[in-house]
Parts: sequence; C-alpha cells; structure tokens
Amino acid sequence: MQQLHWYPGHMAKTRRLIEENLKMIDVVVEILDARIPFSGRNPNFDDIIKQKPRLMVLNKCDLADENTTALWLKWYEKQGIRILPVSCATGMGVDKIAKEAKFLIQDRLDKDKERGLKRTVKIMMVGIPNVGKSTLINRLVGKASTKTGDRPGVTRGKQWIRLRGGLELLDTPGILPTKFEDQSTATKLAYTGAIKDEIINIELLAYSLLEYLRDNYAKEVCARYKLENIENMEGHEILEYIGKKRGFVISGGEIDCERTAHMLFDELRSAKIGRITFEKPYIHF
Ligand SMILES: Nc1nc2c(ncn2[C@@H]2O[C@H](COP(=O)(O)OP(=O)(O)OP(=O)(O)O)[C@@H](O)[C@H]2O)c(=O)[nH]1
Ligand SMILES: [Mg+2]
Repeated sequence: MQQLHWYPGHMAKTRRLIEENLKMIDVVVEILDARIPFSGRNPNFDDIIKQKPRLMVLNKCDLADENTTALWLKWYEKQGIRILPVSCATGMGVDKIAKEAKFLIQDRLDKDKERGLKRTVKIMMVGIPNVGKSTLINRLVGKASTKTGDRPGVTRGKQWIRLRGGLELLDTPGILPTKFEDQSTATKLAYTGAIKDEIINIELLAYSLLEYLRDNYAKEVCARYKLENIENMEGHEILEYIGKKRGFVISGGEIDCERTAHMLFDELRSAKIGRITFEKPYIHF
C-alpha cells in the first residue's frame, strides 16, 4: 500500500488551540465516524483532553452498516463508555447531545444553582477532519452557523457558537494523530475522506477498497455496477470492470481508471453502494 503523507504543521496548531482552550471548557464532545470507530479515534486526544468530562458521539450512522454499528455500541457499553449513535443527515440522536453533556457535569450545575448562579455550559467539539463537527453544531443550533464541506480541513480557526438553553459550542479544526498506528489505519481514514484526496493515489486506494468490498460487500457492489461474479478478481481488475460498465473509456478504448476511482469514492461516501463499515470491534480485543 502507498505511504500517505499529510500536513502536520496545521495539525500541531490545532492541538495547541485545543489545549489552550481546554481550561474554560466544561465538556468535550468527541465525535467518531461510525464507519471507522477505531481508526477514526485519534489516540492523541486522551493525552490532550485528559480528565475533562467527555461525551462520545458516533456520527454518520446513516452511512454505516447497521449490524456493525450495533456491535460497536455494545463494545463501548461493555467498557463502560457511553457513546451516542447520531446521524446529522437524518437528525437521529442529535437532540440527546445537550442533555447528555449537561448530565456529565450535573453536580456542578446543581451547586451553581444552589448559589443562585447560572452557568453557561461550554462544550468543545473535537474529532478527525471531515467527521461532521461543524455539521453537528449547525444541527444543534438549527441554522448554518459554521462552515461545512465534504472534504477535510474546512474549519480553520476556532469558532464559538451560542446555543439556546445556556450552551456555548466551540468548533475546532479536525486533527489526525501525529503518527498512524499502521498503514491500514491511514487507508481507512482515506476511504472515508478524512485525508485529502489530493495527496493520495486514488487508483491505488480504489484497488484496496474494491478488495475489501469484494470480501465483505460483494452483493452491494455487484448490484450497484451490474457486475457478475467478482470473487476471483483483484482490485485493479474490478476497477476496470466497473469503468467499462460505466462507459468511462478514453481514446484507444482504454478504461479511464482515475475517473472510475473518483466516481467510486463519491458513491462510496454518499452510501450509493450501500451502508458500509470498515472495521468490526472484535479485531481490536
Ligand atoms: N451522510 C452524512 N453526512 C454527514 C453527517 N455529518 C456530516 N456529514 C457530511 O460530512 C461532511 C463534513 O462535515 P463537516 O461538518 O464539515 O466536518 P468537520 O468535522 O467540521 O470537518 P473539518 O472542519 O474539515 O475538520 C459534510 O459534507 C457533511 O454534510 C452524517 O451524519 N451523515
Ligand atoms: Mg469543520
């Protein structure tokens, strides 16, 4: 698999931003992508956030395989970690977030109330690039208050957004680990769009994606692209097959594999192929 490089300068800046603002924060909401709950969890967050009350959110559930999401929820539950399944696309779970966040600091809220003080609960949203931090804030506010986009690196600086019910939300730019656990982690981050496509060889990435889909979601891929059996095919052969079916041909009758790969990732990320998850919990026990 190709080696992926990204831009750590920008990430280091974000880490400082999170650390500097942590003092005034009451609750951290850590957002994970339901398609990669393990690879999309930045292990550096534990060091950065330390003991701050933290609410875990599993976002983009509408794109993920329902059965595997159920396994992940059970896996977290077993470890005593509370995690909320959410979809910003459908709105599922969004209305629970404010209540859960307040619940985490209920003692302090009660004490303030006794003293006649009214505390504004300050919440910081953190997560890898493109996981939906800004979209979730907009959903919570009920209007477009912060910029979103279907690519990593949309949010640049910090941004405070005031919410009804005594809440203030801090949007932060996405942050990737300073180093990846292994190449498969980087690959899964690339599949879901957490790493810029521009720095990736998209064709090579499509090969490995198609081999994963062949082994786990063959029915869905065959149905989407009207393919016969792909069981014994390698990634590059499946990509050509899909390109041919779509009529993505360049001069001389050659298949335009780059265009096919871009189309494939567009369709993957908008769940046109189906609801697909890239990792199951038992692998990491
Ligand atoms: N299908 C689906 N798409 C979502 C969901 N949440 C966010 N998105 C989409 O994911 C893309 C990224 O959303 P953003 O809110 O910009 O992500 P971010 O985490 O703020 O990204 P950065 O600011 O780049 O770190 C956008 O195209 C959103 O519409 C969800 O639950 N389901
Ligand atoms: Mg953002």
